[in-house]
Amino acid sequence: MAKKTHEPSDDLPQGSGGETQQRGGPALTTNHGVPVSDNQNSLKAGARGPTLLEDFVLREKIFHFDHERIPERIVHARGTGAHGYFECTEAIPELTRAALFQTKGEKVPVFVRFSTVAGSKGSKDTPRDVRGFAVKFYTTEGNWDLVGNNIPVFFIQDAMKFPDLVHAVKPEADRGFPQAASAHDTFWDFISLMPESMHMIMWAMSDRTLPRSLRMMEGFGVHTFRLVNAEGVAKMVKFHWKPKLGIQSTTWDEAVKISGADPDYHRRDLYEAIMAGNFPEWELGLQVFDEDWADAQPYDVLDATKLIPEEDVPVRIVGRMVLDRYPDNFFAETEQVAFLPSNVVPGIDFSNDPLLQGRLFSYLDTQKSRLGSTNFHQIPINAPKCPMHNFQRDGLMQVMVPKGRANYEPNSLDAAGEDAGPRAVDQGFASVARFAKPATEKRRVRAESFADHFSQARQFFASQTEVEQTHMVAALVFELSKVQLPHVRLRVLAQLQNVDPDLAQRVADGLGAELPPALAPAKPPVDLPPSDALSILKHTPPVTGRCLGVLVTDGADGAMIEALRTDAEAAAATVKIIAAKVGGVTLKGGKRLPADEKIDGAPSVLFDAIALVVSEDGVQPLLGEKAALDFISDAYAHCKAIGHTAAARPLLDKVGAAPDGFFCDLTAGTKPLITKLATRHWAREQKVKLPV
Ligand code: HDD
Repeated sequence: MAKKTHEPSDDLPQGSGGETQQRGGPALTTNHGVPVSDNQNSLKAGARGPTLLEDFVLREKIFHFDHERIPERIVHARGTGAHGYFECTEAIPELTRAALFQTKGEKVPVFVRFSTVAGSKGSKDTPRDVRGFAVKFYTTEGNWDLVGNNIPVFFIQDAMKFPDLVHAVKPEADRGFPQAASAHDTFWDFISLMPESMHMIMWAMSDRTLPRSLRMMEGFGVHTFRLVNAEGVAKMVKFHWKPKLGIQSTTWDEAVKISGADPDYHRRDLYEAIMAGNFPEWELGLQVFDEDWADAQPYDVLDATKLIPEEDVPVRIVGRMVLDRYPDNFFAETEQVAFLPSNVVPGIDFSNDPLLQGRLFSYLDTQKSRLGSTNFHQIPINAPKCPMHNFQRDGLMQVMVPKGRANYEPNSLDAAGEDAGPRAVDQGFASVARFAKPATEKRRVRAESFADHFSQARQFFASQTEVEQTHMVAALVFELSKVQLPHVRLRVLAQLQNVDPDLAQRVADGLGAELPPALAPAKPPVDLPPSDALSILKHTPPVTGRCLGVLVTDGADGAMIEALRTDAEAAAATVKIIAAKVGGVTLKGGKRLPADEKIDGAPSVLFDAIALVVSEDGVQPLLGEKAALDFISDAYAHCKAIGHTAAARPLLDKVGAAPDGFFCDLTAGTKPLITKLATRHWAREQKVKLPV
């Protein structure tokens, strides 16, 4: 007996199958514009019969779906982006003719993508890793891409070594792990054999690779570039991004726990800030110098493993960047954006840095395999916002429709009244004619001036506070403890001896290893003066943009919660309410307060400080709840400020949280807690003996 067809009936909600959904919106069509009448059922020979090959609607839908993914980036696969603008705050025509720096107050659109380096697209946001900081400026004279990192130096000096570096840090070739981690044999094997990486290793093992937020990290162009003015006079330059919110990092233990609690921590933070109208902002700074000055330095400015101390060449602020719009579509914009260090505009030029020179090829090349076509520049996120005309034609996915027959040059078609096409112009991009240091022979060599691998590494370590130095020691001990080849561990220790014997000894002690003698350096290091700009903790960041986690119970004091909210908002910080159930609590007086998060879904690692607004009755069940106790003991161990009511005392006692200067009695006022949102009470670290 033939079965009946399924009719829209009471047992199905609207739109769950069988029927066409009745709602507003444009007509659903195929990719070719044909209106579709049924998006729920394939075309079959009878209700229970085979699906028909004729069903072009089904075939097109599945065909498109089957090809939705594109290859992820070789490195920097995991990222998030935002739109915004760059505003020139100081015109510098004497330095550069680049259009975006000509007039104070002039703005150009930008798109920024932040990324981790080693992890795959689906990895977590908070590994210990360098962060990419890539900015595309859509200027009136073409796109300028400043493709930098949150660290001002790099692991290697020559692009020839980049594939080796990336192979070494990525999951090991035979076993396919670890994901998004440098704590493994092959990475440290490579590093221990490449002493030029030691300066970058100091940065990578510092808290710089554990940013609290993408909004709270610096950015650097890394290489030396050039600025060229209208007269053709060139100066050398390093680019810096300085975050308005200051620099802040998490501890290692926090980063590890955040990756479990919220693997999307950084992208969510950026999204929420922009959606709430708290637009992240950076200042663009320049270190400008000339070649004579560069020649007099003990390092080579063409060597990307070296920085120029800000004490030697102060950073001059010339603009600001504001990110004020989250992308409408992640794939179309953030995934398809293609950054190319070779995208420079008239007024900006390259240097002979051999790492930069290799990059000038790599990024253009990689887009072909990632985006599949030489026409990737036509994708809206990549297309310039100024006129674009040339004689390049055709290719896969060409979407422009050039008119006429002028697809070559020179031509004289204009003599016949036809459009002859575009022509090169005097004011177009022109390379600086002179090489920094003229090369006279073709040679595969490393310049002698690149040989000092350790002085700046030593300077970085010496510039840190004691707390930061301790974090670096702990990071090195952790990473090397994951290295299984004993000879690799020992070789790293031997390299560290050249950075700082005390550092090397502390790491050896942490590993339970004998400290081997130093490996002979290519050039003996010298002691450079410490630079405060290299430390995070020598600077106090503002409270702006921080988040307070408020744990509440039934019977909590609603006025206190309101006061916390008001004070936080006045300081441009935010508050999240956490309760046993997301439905919220009944406050003293009977009013309901909905919660933002349930206690075990929002551990305190997600907040900058915590407040325990609990009642005497409400506290009792929490004393037996591990998530509540972890909430408090972690905030304590991570040295965060803790605001509390008197009723919270038993909770604090139970986790052994002994009061100190970062405990705030909320009955005496809520403001003191808010002022401590961006700082930590590091002295606790000694007491808690947490892995830092
Ligand atoms: Fe790179 C991506 C930054 C050296 C080859 N790199 C990439 C991204 C950033 C950087 C931020 C992500 C861009 C995005 O969001 O799409 N890379 C750097 C910095 C370097 C550096 C600051 C040194 C100073 N990179 C470097 C070298 C090479 C590459 C020496 C090759 C010779 N980088 C690539 C790449 C990527 C890339 C494989 C992957 C995806 C892409 O380019 O578009 O071509």
